[in-house]
Amino acid sequence: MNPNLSAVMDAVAAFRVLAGQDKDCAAYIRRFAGTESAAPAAAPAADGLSLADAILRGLRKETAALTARALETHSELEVVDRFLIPALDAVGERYERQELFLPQLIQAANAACEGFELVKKRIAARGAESVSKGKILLATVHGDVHDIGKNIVRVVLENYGYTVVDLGRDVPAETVVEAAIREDVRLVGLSALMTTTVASMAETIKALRASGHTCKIMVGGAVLTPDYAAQIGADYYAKDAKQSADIAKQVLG
Ligand code: B12
Repeated sequence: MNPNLSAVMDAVAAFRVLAGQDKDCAAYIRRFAGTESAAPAAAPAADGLSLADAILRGLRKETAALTARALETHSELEVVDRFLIPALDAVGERYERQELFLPQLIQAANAACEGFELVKKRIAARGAESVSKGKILLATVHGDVHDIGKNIVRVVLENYGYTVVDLGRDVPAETVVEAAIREDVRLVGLSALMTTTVASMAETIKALRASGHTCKIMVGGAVLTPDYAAQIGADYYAKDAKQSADIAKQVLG
């Protein structure tokens, strides 16, 4: 074996992954991402670490601690909009540029979830109003497993006093229609995070309309635009969780 041949060393790197010798594929990712910044999450937390860095490096404990610190000076939704979402956006952009790979995307998502959990607990602790203002159905559409955003929307809506029926993620159109009729909801919220699953969202809206059940439909998720939401027949587009509460107020009072 000639270790000076890059192709040979590439094969060795791949072997180490397959043989389970390369924890979290860290060496492999470092080799192929070819950037310093894509260093594995195992690095110890340095002082002065920002919340964004902690998420980017998939550091769960540090993310929780730094989120708690941010919550001392910012409201829950500010922490979501100003720190957690931008950090995940940066992770997504690096993933797209192939500087980060799926294991790191997952690590970053898991770290971010620690932050979102704290935020959700804080919002929930304020206590929802005891009389429900109405029922809202939520789902992430078929083919899509992204549910962090939907879950934030749920907590905010519940906090505003609405009852939420959450169908979870990767939900087929028929399941949404059945539940909308069964629960007799006047507002359905759909989430989609990928260009590929926006088509499922369109299909779900079509199925809801075809069922004859009259309800308003609000949609959200990073890939959507107000124009596209209108084009696929949604009644409302929400940029963030706060807007979902404004829409609910408009529809349900
Ligand atoms: C975290 C994450 C993951 C996690 C998801 C964990 C989970 N439980 O959700 C994991 C690692 C599992 C994952 C997997 C994949 N992911 Co991913 N992921 C992301 C990432 C980095 C962040 C998404 C997120 O949670 N944001 C934070 C939340 C709070 O924001 P949000 O969802 O936008 O929600 C807010 C608003 O949009 C709005 N909202 C959202 N939904 C709704 C619904 C309603 C009703 C309302 C009113 C409002 C509303 O309110 C929310 C709160 O303010 C994005 C990048 C990005 N910039 O979005 C990529 C991204 C979405 N993923 C991507 C891809 C490609 C994938 C995979 C296919 C990767 C793979 N090769 O397997 C798989 C998909 C599997 C599948 N079938 O779904 C791409 C999609 C590309 C595209 N344009 O289609 C992105 C954009 C990354 C990229 N730039 O390439 N992913």
